[in-house]
Amino acid sequence: TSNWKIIESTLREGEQFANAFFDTETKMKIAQALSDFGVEYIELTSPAASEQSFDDCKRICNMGLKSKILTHIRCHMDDARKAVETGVDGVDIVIGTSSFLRKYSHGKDITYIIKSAVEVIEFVKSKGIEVRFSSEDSFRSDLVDLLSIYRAVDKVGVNRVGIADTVGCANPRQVYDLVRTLRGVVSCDIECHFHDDSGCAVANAYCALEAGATHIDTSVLGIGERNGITTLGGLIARMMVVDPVYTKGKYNLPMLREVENLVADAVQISVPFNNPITGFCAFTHKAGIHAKAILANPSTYEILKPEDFGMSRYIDIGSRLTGWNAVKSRVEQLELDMSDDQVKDVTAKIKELADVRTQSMDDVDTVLRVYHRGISSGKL
Ligand code: HCA
Ligand code: CU
Repeated sequence: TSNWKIIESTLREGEQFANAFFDTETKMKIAQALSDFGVEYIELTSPAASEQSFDDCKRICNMGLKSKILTHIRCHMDDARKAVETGVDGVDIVIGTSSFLRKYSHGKDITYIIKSAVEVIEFVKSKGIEVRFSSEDSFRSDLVDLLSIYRAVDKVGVNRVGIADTVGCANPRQVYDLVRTLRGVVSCDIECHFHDDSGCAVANAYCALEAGATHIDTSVLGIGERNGITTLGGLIARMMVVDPVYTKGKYNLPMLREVENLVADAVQISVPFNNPITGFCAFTHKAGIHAKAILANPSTYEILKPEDFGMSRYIDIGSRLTGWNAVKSRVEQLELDMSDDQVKDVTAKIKELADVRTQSMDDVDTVLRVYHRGISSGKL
């Protein structure tokens, strides 16, 4: 799993999110932030979608961003002609290959799919830009059909082929198997796109990389059709566990918060409480046993380091689950002079209060200060 790349699709898949409406300025801000964060590719809505989409695509191509700009189109010559006019660095082509899509969507057979794919790929390549071919709903497509399409497009020099779990039905083992098989059939790069309907989108992305995929589609906070796709932050968290040096070297990790906040504001949602890395409790430790060990060595209960993301660790000592070691650390931070026995005594008071109602950091500090005043005046 080295040398993988991100195709960031907040401005394409993300535009298909129920709450999304991005005006030009918002799109440019998001594109700038994603580029500064360091994603290799930014994918934009098809210029064939609307006139504004066409103009915005051109505008973003002219921003001089570090990331390469892609647009995402149907497998049609009309769309392809519009796409290359915008100045993009590459074009992502998609066509449905499952029996559902062939029956209820475009109604074309495999021979037709291959013929039109080859025509569009050759046209885009003739303009000297990258081209990717992807099959929509890959996991419910016939494997023989799928492989023969991929083999045909690989032969005409497509830069990447894509696998898409359009309905979010795939599991990590299926993903591993399909990508492995495909790895043996094509010599081009392999991109993967996973919807999160059954909660596997990050795990599937990871398994795809393990099996030899090279590019993963993400969106910020996972926004997309229905409940969306692999989240940018989730993939980053996963890859920081696997290969922190590579991941840290490539992406500006402390910027993740900014990118997420920008998108959350733009689509009027909040960052989920359990979001990897940036969820409000992602680095909060509560139980006394955990807090004690965290204070001795954070790695005991943290696989990711908050400081890598510009975040900080928080130890919650206002609950009934707290322990005297955690309280002692707060006492020392406040420079209150107390013996261990006194810390244990005041910890018992905190637990008593917390049995009635969880105590805020402020509440706890007050208890500590009052207790300390009591013992100092007792000494006088
Ligand atoms: C869709 C298309 C797509 C395309 C993925 C890809 C999907 O919105 O239905 O181009 O690889 O999930 O199949 O997002
Ligand atoms: Cu999708």
